[in-house]
Order: sequence, then C-alpha cells, then structure tokens
Amino acid sequence: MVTVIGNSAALRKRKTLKKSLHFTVMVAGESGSGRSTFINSLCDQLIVEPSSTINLYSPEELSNPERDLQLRKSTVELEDGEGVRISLNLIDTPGFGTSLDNSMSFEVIQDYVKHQFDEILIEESKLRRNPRFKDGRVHVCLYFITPTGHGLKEQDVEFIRNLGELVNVIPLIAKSDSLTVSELKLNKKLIMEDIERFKLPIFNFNEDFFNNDEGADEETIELNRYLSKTVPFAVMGSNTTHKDPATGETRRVRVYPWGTIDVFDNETSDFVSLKNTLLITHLSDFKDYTHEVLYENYRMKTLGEEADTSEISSAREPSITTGVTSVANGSTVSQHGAAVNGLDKEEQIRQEEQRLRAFEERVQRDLIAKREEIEARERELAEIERRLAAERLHD
Ligand SMILES: Nc1nc2c(ncn2[C@@H]2O[C@H](COP(=O)(O)OP(=O)(O)OP(=O)(O)O)[C@@H](O)[C@H]2O)c(=O)[nH]1
Ligand SMILES: [Mg+2]
Repeated sequence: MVTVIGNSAALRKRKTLKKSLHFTVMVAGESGSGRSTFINSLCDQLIVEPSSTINLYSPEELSNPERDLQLRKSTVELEDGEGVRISLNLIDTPGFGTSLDNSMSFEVIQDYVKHQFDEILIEESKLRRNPRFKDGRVHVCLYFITPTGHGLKEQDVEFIRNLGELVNVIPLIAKSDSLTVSELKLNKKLIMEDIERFKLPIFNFNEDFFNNDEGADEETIELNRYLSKTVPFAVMGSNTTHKDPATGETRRVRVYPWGTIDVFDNETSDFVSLKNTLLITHLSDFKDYTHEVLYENYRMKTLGEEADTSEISSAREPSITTGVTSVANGSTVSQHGAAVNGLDKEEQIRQEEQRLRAFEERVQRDLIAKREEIEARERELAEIERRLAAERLHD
C-alpha cells in the first residue's frame, strides 16, 4: 500500500530527487518508549503491532531480565503529492534496554550498522559490480529518550556515544503528551546540557556540511538553525485514528477521558517538524552525510587498520624486512621505510589490494561467526515454538 505524505513542492525545492528513494531509519530506545506507535504514526498506517495490542514476548521472556535485543525490519512505500516515491526501510530494535548489562545491545546494533558499511566497502572494491546490490546503510537512528526530569540516563549516553560516529543519531523525547509545557522545556534543556557535557556525537543541523555548500541559501540556514534549537524533538504517537463527523477529516489522536489530542498538532509536539525533516527537507542530506562523512570516516579507519595489521605482519615476514637495513652515519635506516615515502604507483596498488584482501578475509570470518550465531538463535527459537505448541496442546 502506498501512503500519500503531503505536498512538498515548496519544501523540497533545490533538492534533486530521483523517482524512487531508498531511505533507512532505525528506531531505538528502551522497551515501551513508544517506538512501534511512532512508526505507525509516521507512516500513518499499522506497520508494527504496538505492545499494547499483542504479547510480543512469552511470559518466560518477559520475566527474563536478560531478554535479547532483536532487529526487526519492515519496508513501506510512501508517496508525496508530486509522485515521488520513498521506499522507507524501518528497523525496530525491540528488547533494547531490557538487559541488566546493555553493552550487548549496543554491540548488536553497532555490528549491524558496521556490517552495512563493510558490504559497501567490498562492493566498491569489486572489479565487476553487482547490479542488484542493495545499499542497506542506516541513514538515521531515532533515539527515544524517556523523560525523567534528570536529563540522560547512563544507557542513553552510552548508546549515543557508541553509535553517533557511525550513524546520524537524532534524539527524541518520547510520549511528550505526558509532560506539561514547562516540564518539556526543562527536559529539553537538561538533555542538551548532558549532550554537550559528554560531547555526544548527535546529528548536527548547524554543521558546515549543510550550511556552507553552494545550495545552502538563507532559508536553508534558517531552517537548520530552527531545527537545531528544536532538538531533542518532542514526539507523541497513537495507533488510533478518528474521523471528525463535521469535516470528514481523519485525524490521528490520543484519546483521554477529558478529550483528544491530535498527535500532529504543532502546539503540542514536534512530530510534523520531524516528519518533514526526515522525509522531505533533509532526506538527501542524511543520505549524503552518511556516504560522504560517516562511511568515509569508517572506510579510512578500517582500511587504515588493515594497513597497520598488514604492515605489522609484513614486518614479521623475513622476505620483506631481512637484509634491507643499512647503517649510515651511525644510525639505522630502514630501506623499507624509505621506500614507503617514494612509493611508485604499482607498489601503492599492490598495497591497496593487500589491504582489501585482508579486509575481505576479516569480513568473511565475521560473516561465518555471525551465521553460526544466527543458526544457534534459530535453533533456540524453534525450541521455544515447539514448547509453546506443546503447552497449547495441554491447554
Ligand atoms: N502517553 C503516551 N503513550 C504512548 C505514546 N506512544 C505509545 N504509547 C503507549 O505506550 C505503550 C508502548 O508503546 P509501543 O509503541 O508498543 O512501545 P515500544 O517502544 O514499541 O515497546 P516494545 O516494542 O515493547 O519495546 C503502549 O501502551 C502505547 O499505547 C505516546 O506518545 N504517549
Ligand atoms: Mg514495539
């Protein structure tokens, strides 16, 4: 099903868009923070069952403090008023923040994000590219913060610190309807103070990358300034829609004993600003920044590390190091080291190939390990399903 997301001609001007855009958004945050409801509100349709309507976990799983993190993917086709289609990949992370030790959760998410980068690295190094290759890089991670009135929790700090260098992290205040106007203001302030104090790498709308290029006019800079002041975006979501009998208009609302709140109402939440930012005004920026900055940094770091490892292993190889040192003016000079400064093209290519080979071998090893892990999980899952079926038979 294709959902129309509104007319965006004015907002999207200057952005060159292809006919169909692939965009990947991850939602993370502690269990029950409203991730599923947010996804449904963003897409204006039921994509993920919220935990209020289904039992995602068996009673045993719920009582297990070490419940595992899962990554759940869904894709939805959206279309704006100009016929531009967005193929939106959503990655939900149920189970995050439910363990006593959350380092495993960070690792699973981090590994996933890095793996998508690795796939690109390998594809780029191929002589013949795979025409069906799918870029699975995560362009934005929306991180749901539960408002406590005390700024960030340790888990929030660790998450952003671990992921912020790899993906555009946008912090959100979840369930903003539970806060008064002044509480919301205070929570935003405390969260931003923590982000600055711990120097957390969140997505920065004021970055030169977006405001100093040729396409950035005063309007863009102004919008970025406004968005940067809005962070963390205060959002609420709902799985309920309500048709206004007077206007015939369908609204997504939260229903309370005293009345209803429209989740898209600009007075009570930043939902619409965030939705426009994600799907219209900054979609290309998120993708460009992912490719040109985040991926590029990762590429340099990874290949640099591979180079270091291959240099270390080369240093251990007698054929390269033996017999190439000579003594001049009483000091030892490595001819291998001197050659590095004056590398000819062929030697550079050879080294680059060596690095990529080492890198590919490492990725292959990682893949095998991950596959074994998945197989073990599948066996566990089959066992749980078998047990549940047996219990159902008993009942
Ligand atoms: N007050 C309020 N409640 C919300 C909001 N969004 C979701 N909820 C409620 O919070 C509960 C959890 O919502 P979900 O969307 O299932 O949260 P989740 O983060 O996906 O939860 P898990 O998948 O179990 O980790 C449900 O009862 C929702 O109705 C919101 O914006 N405000
Ligand atoms: Mg959920």
